[in-house]
Amino acid sequence: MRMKLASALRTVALAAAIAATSVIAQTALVDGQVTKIDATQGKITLRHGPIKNLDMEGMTMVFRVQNPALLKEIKVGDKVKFEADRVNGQLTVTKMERAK
Ligand SMILES: [Cu+2]
Repeated sequence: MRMKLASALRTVALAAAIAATSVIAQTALVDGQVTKIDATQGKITLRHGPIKNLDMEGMTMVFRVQNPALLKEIKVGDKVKFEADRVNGQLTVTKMERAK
């Protein structure tokens, strides 16, 4: 009986570990806070956390915004979640939403 329980617990622990890993893999969204918006240039300044896909530590920097309409939905001071990538050599926000 005791052996069976230990084995069941191991199975549960393993399943939990796998679930946690896949959650991390899916979360490409980066935490950021808007410090400046330049709608005419289609640019945004973000204080951001680490961006894994760009191999970047947290910092404050300017991004081009792929879809400038995104800039109408946010304001300076807002906390956001975003994705960024290199598009034609420019660091570009490809997706952004206000953090809940
Ligand atoms: Cu950066």
